[in-house]
Amino acid sequence: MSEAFQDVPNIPYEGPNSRNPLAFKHYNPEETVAGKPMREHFRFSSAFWHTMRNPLADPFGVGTARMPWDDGSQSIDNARRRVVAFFEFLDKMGMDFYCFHDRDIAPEGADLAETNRNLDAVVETFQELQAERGKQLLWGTACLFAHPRYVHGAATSCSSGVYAYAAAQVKKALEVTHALNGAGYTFWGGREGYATLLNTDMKRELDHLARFLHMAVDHKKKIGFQGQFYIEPKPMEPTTHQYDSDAAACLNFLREYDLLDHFKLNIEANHVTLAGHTVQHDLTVAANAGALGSIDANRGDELIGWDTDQFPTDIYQTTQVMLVLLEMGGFRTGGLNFDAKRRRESFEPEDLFHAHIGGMDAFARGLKVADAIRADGRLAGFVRDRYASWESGIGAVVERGEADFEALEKHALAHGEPELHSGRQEMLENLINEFV
Ligand code: XUL
Ligand code: CO
Repeated sequence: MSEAFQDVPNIPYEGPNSRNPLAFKHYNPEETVAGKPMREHFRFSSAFWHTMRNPLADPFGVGTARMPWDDGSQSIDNARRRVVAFFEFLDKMGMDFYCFHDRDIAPEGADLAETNRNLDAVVETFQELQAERGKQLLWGTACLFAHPRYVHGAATSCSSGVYAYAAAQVKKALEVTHALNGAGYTFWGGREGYATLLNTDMKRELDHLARFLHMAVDHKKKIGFQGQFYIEPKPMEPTTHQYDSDAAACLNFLREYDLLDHFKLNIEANHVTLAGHTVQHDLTVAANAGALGSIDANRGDELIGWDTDQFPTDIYQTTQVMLVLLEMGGFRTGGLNFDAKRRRESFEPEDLFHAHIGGMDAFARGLKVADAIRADGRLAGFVRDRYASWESGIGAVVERGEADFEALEKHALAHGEPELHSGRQEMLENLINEFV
């Protein structure tokens, strides 16, 4: 088969002075920053659904993406051609990881048994190419939101038949993720929520969802799959309210239903901003709980209120992400998966490269900036000093758990009005800009 991306060479690192748009200016995979090569910091992944299957439609217009390798048919041959084109793309980008939904990679058949056979057939091609090119599956997942059967949700559907179907689909998706030696498996509950509470038994739906996830954990053990399970929070879209609305809601759910030992979170930047938080917020909430597993890297648009899934190019944001990641000690099983798509106007195959190059370079700069901020130490020093009153005296007594309200009242009566200092937000913002 001829190359899908004939006009694009392997993307080289040419450094910050390069003017070649098909070269990295900052991402240099083997360059060591903060103790390890950039490649290992990021574990960059491309999302099969966007890179290979997104036609670039929007709510008002049909798809525009040109994909000369794709004949538009539902055949297995066509599905396999996409995989070959995808691995060519990963190779040329120098990306080590990828992610997929079951239904992105193989067509549905006349019934579930045929659908499973289709999936097995395409997975064979993935197995061959993985072995040949040394690529790894970062995580697999099941698409439980596109087919009309999931109109009322999947693991939270009002229909037990749909619930069973969804379980069968996840069972198979887990098995193929295992067969591909996936490092993880993600649950994104696109329709696990509601459009209106008027028709919804929220308690029952959440109980069902928890049972579903427990069964997934049981099946994982049964087949010997060692990969990490992730939940990916998102507050809305397509639902009005999604149960996994943000990191805090997910953690509460996982704790309530005794699932916290089995799951970490896969935090997606644009989902967090839709939830009304900064990306740094949800990353920090997850990291504090020891549950920051992986990241879906993208960004929203300040002027459009939906999940625009744009490629991350904002160095301020990538810096914040890398500050949290470095503080946490980096990824274990997870990575940075570009759950991102080109704009509808960027319909040529070459645009896939520009998009990913931009994201990878933005993260490389974010890493270098975050590393420099940490090495400088003034930011961390300011935060440490801000809490200095907890290091000794009454603060230390409270932190040791040895104070009670009477002791605190005694302290307040004896010491009068406490001394306070500025939070110095503007100064700290200026400090960050010294490095960006
Ligand atoms: C949708 C989204 C999904 C998940 C995987 O907003 O982010 O693509 O990442 O199902
Ligand atoms: Co995502």
